[in-house]
Amino acid sequence: MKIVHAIAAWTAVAAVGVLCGCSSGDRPKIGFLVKMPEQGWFINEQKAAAEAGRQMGFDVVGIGVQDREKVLSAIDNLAAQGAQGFVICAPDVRLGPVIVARANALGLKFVTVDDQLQGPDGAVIQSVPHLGLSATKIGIQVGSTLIQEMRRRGWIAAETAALRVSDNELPTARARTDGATSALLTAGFDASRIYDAPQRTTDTEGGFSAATPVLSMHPEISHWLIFAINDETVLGAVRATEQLRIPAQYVIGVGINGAAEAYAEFSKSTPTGFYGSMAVSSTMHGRQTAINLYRWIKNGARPPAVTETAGTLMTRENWREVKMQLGLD
Ligand code: FCA
Repeated sequence: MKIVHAIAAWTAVAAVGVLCGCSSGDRPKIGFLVKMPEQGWFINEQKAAAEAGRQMGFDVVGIGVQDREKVLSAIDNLAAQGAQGFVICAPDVRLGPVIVARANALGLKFVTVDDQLQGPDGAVIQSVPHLGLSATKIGIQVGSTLIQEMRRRGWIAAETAALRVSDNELPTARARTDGATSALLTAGFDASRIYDAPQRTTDTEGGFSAATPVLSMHPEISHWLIFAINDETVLGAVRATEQLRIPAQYVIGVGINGAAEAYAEFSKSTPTGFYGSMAVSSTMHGRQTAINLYRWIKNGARPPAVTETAGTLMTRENWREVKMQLGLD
């Protein structure tokens, strides 16, 4: 059985190799590698990149790269298939030097999307063109939205605390939560009432596991503001409040992304603690990075060193309009 599989796999690889050998000259091929292929944000990016390829005449191979091994084998496979480059959101930004070395060795051009790679010294690798959201600014918008909504609901400071689900190892996450924190402090929110919940993974499970012990340790707090790197994490923390029977009207969670997970939440018949999301166009991120890379490969036009994109508040009230405005699926 194993041997049959191996032969079938080998034949498939050989067939792809042959096809690409004759077509790569006229039709460029790029990879679109994402750390969490199951998340709505990354599904949209890959889809938009593929659509740009169909319109402009290049092929896009979407690959999930959840760990270091997957990143390296994806890069090797792309080179073997005759691809000329890739867009990547890496599972760990500290893989920067390894990714640069492997791409250089194989003669592949690449750009990063969303998460900017770090060098051995922890500094951003400036030589890799990057497109991502304006993390600090969007974080500030998250914080201001939390404060506005808290005031609108008439919550009092003495009953309210904020839950900051953090990933301080990932610079874009840190910048987002730092931005939100600064907006809270500027509005006079008491720093000692902001509780940290460090997360291990930037998904719903990561948010849930991080939030549960912190919320449980503070039964004296009745009203919670919640913020984090993205919608998935905030949703995980909101699920944790539900598990602890904290009423939804006493929870204001504001995430970032504005993709499928947010629409599903806003579509529920009863409002939950997930109040809003700073929506960013994942369609634009996927499309623009793919086009930038394609032009670099085709005409030698190097993409801008850094492009930062903006966010728009999406809530239960306006999510369909914002989704349309941002060209989201
Ligand atoms: C990071 C997050 C994603 C998304 C993206 C723009 O990669 O993990 O959810 O927010 O930045």
